[in-house]
Amino acid sequence: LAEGDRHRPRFHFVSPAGWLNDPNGLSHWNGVYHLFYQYNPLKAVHSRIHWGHATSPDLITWTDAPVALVPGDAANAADADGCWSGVLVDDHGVPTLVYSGRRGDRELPCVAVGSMDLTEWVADAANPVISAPPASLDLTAFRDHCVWPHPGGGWRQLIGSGISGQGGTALLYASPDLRNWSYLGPLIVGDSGDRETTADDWTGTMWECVDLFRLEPAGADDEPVDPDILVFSAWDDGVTRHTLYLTGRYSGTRFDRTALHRLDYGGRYFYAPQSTQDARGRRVMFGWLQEGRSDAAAETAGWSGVMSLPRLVTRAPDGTLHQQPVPELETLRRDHVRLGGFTLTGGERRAGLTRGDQIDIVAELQLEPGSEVELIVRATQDEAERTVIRITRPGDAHGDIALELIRTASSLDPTVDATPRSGPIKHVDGRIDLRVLADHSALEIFANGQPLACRVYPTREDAQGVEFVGVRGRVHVREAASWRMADIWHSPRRLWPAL
Ligand code: DQQ
Repeated sequence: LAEGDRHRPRFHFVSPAGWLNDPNGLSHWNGVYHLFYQYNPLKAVHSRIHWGHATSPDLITWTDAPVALVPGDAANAADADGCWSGVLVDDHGVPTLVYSGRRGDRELPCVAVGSMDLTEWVADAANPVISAPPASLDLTAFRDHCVWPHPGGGWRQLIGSGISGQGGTALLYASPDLRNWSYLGPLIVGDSGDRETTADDWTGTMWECVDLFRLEPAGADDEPVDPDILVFSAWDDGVTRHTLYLTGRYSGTRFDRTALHRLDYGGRYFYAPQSTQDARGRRVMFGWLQEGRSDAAAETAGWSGVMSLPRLVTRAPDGTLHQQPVPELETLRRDHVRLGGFTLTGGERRAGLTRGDQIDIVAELQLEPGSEVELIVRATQDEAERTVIRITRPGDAHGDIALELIRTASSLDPTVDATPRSGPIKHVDGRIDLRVLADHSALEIFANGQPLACRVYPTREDAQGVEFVGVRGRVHVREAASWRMADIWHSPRRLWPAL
């Protein structure tokens, strides 16, 4: 790893070196949070994927554990070419992983059993535990797992897949013991065939990393009409598009959908998330913030991929998901700066918030109809580099507010991705609760609980500037505060965990 790598995050989880992608086996086991992840410890490229492992008391500070799964360790080498995504379940006190063993270009379900501290894993001699995808369907792929105890005993499992000519799907299985599985049918099939493939809610030809969970309604008196959430990442023949979710009801054999939503407005930058319920009953989610720089640049840097900040997922009053970083993150805040209320009109600028490449900003905004404001971050003195978070309220007072991330000038490096990201934000009376976390190349924005995660690669050391800019109309900044964020990683860099 290069010393002083200016793109490497300091308060997000990153692998010690090499390649990181999906979060796996996310769990809160005996009071300790466990994060496993898709990992190639040898090189910053996606090949021969292992399961990396780290533990945390608080979701914020992490200790590396030995690599949990190594390809080819399974007795019959069902995972000879990779241990792909999966989950951890508690099988009557026995920690058990269910993951996709890759051999050649096939992925099939495998299980591994762990020691009580979750550091040592033994792949089952019977792997793969499902020897082939259902023969009755013409499938585009078959991998990634969501497994839960069935209320009547035994287990249920969803495997991500896609039916040729129809769309992505989640295939439902049942088992008494996590080893013997019977196929029950598709839980639900997407409708990608009918839609524009370029749409930001296109459901893909295959669903990766399906995650089904139940969330309580926002208000105690609300009827839980659609209590269940099905998250999936829309994939199309090797292209990772974006993560979506369906609200609806899981009936035991089917998922009756009410609506489809985008999970994160960063699109492919927040991919393959997994969630778990912790001991406090909270739904916590991590996703993979993939790179926006070239493969060659990542390989030269020696690392690729960032884990998102842990998100607390709750239900907004309109039934959609509300996401925000877990409150534990606030323990990293240092050197509080506060800007009292002020109003910006067209052309006015206001600096004063914490500058830097490792910062947390909160702001309560109120936009009058027809107004627009920008929060500029990571700006150089001469503004040759600047990243723009733009918030626009239409003249029609009832219309959604638009959140945009403009990266055209984020980096002087012409090889990094500079495409914009955007989406609508629901609001009451023009109010926006804005949270912006910038951590070197990682950038996570939350507006009224709707996230937009992305990556930016400013090249210059002075890309530290932060400023509000009133573009037009009147925007009231009711409150704004900021902090420098402490490092969770300490120098010298942690050592490579033993293989
Ligand atoms: N990545 C994993 C798969 C999953 C995909 C392989 C999503 O299991 O389908 O590293 O990023």
